Amino acid sequence: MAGGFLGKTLAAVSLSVALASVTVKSLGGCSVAACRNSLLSCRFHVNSNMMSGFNGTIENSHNKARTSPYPGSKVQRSQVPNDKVGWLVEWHDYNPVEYTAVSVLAGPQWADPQINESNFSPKFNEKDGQVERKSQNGLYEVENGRPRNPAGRTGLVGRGLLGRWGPNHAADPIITRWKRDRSGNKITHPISGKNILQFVAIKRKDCGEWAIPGGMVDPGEKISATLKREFGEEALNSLQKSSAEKRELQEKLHKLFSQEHLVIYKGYVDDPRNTDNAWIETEAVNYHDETGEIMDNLALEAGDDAGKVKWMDISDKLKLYASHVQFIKRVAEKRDAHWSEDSETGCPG
Ligand code: RP5
Repeated sequence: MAGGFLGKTLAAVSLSVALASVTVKSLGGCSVAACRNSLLSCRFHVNSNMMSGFNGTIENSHNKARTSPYPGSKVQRSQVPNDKVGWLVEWHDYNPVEYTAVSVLAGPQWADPQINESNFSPKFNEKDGQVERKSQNGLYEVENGRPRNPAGRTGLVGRGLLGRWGPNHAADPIITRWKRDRSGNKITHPISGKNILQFVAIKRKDCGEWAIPGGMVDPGEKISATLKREFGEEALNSLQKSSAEKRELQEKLHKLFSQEHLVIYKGYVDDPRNTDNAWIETEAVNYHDETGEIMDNLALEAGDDAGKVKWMDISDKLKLYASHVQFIKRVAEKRDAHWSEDSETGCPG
């Protein structure tokens, strides 16, 4: 491993996590009410908004990927202290535990074979047939035939519950609307003075945590299709609908997903399933129903991996799965919506 290479990789990581805004007009800046007592921090917000990415470097967001027990098991990761996460820090005694779930080793369609199997020669850092093995964070190292997590050590080698060696690509649809009173007027937060956004959240069956209704990109599938499919399956229970109901649902979904949208984040996710050799990356996209009319015509109903579904108010009180709070915070910033009661951070920056 060459230090220069990793330095370049990390630079690429910082660059590639830069946020991209598309087709949305003038969403930056702060409301007058929120800025009343906080003009300086608002100025900073507008300036930093133009250049900042997702929460700095990816090491900052590599915490849940070090927690034990490993999801769905009793496996304890080797402990990785903060100062030993980065691969550039030498650690001769690093002794990660090896674990790949039986469900993955059984060789389902969505999973790779084991690295040493004779018929398996993956093309890492490339599109490998229909399977995307390129990372959104730039080139990753491959050591002894195994890809290496670009965010650093996790205390566990193998794939855990993840199907692919290297990046496992996901997509997260963030559907939002304004919170309104019975007369249809937008509700303003009494302290921040900003309108309150709501997003569609699901309760994951695997861990019981609330989350964005995201999911894995199928081989050859376009991200835009994954976003729509996952929202349909988890938040509208599309898999259990009749053909006629499915057709109707598709039309409404098409309307929702063809409007203006914001790409909130692309890259590494701090998912508790990540390992030293397999990790989740996502593209989080915000579809906003400004009048609320489209979503009024779509009845929320939990399905597939979701046990519950509901509209959730957006604020800094949220506790969500993986890196989802950071994505939601970014949506609040971009839509100039309420986030915090603290006047310093009420104007997100
Ligand atoms: C998270 O896991 C991603 O942000 C996405 O929401 C999710 C994908 O995994 P599954 O929901 O398919 O398990 O890291």
